[in-house]
Amino acid sequence: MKKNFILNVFKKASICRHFENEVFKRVSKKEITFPVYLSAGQEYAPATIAEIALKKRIKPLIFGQHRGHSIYLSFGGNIIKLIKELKGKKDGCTYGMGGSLSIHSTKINMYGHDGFMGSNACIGTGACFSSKKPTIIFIGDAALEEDYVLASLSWVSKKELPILFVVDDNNYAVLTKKDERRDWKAKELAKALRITSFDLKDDPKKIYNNINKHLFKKPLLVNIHTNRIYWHAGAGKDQEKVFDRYLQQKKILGKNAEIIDKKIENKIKLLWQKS
Ligand SMILES: Cc1ncc(C[n+]2csc(CCOP(=O)(O)OP(=O)(O)O)c2C)c(N)n1
Repeated sequence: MKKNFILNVFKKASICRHFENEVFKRVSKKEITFPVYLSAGQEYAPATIAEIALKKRIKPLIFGQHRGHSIYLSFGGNIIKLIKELKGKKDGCTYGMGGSLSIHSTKINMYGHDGFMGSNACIGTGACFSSKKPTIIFIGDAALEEDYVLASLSWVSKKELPILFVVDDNNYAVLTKKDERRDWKAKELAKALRITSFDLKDDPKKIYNNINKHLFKKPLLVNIHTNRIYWHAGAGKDQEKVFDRYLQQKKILGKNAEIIDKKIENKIKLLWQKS
């Protein structure tokens, strides 16, 4: 692992977290009234994977689901354009038409979601099949259960496409937990379809060590366990205490990370006021 990797991932996660906290405030105050899907607690999956892609100098096609703020920010999406998008402005990243759910940016090759859970798996698979470009598809643990997602995975395997499937596993489909919905694991499914896969915590070192070598050389599926801090949609908390990877990493990285984090927090506050 290259020097600074962990700190760079932290910086991305810090941007995502402070961004989401600003959105949270505005949803609470009813300044934003359309549905908003916050990704706080889940930022370490996109932040780590974006940093790996950056180090490899690869700019992949990106297909996210509805919970996409951290994906956009981690892959270098313009933060001011996302703020403007959430304020419904015409110069937002999706021209003020996509809102939180359909974040789209041709600049970073991120394709907006249509709201149909898991449809991005099929569309991303088709885009990769026709272009053969490195592609990352982010889906939730519930979207993985959709029949058309399973069909896409089968095709990805058969055609050996350069795709990384990231299952952002926060355990929930709105409020229904995984063990109430199914008795199989993502890794078992991938194995049945002959796709190399990993079941990991959202620890940046673990993610790096497992996927770096194989990334875009063959189909990969990584199920990353994350914790949703806020409600499925909107601003609120289902439970007071969940494990928080961002806070854990901040503590491990010490004083330097704290200073960087504070600077990022202040900058993002200011950007929200000014944009
Ligand atoms: C095909 C389809 N079925 C149901 C819904 C309603 N719905 C929206 S989000 C969601 C849960 C999504 O869970 P997951 O894919 O794990 O993503 P997460 O919200 O946890 O990030 C459901 C059931 C939908 N949008 N599309």
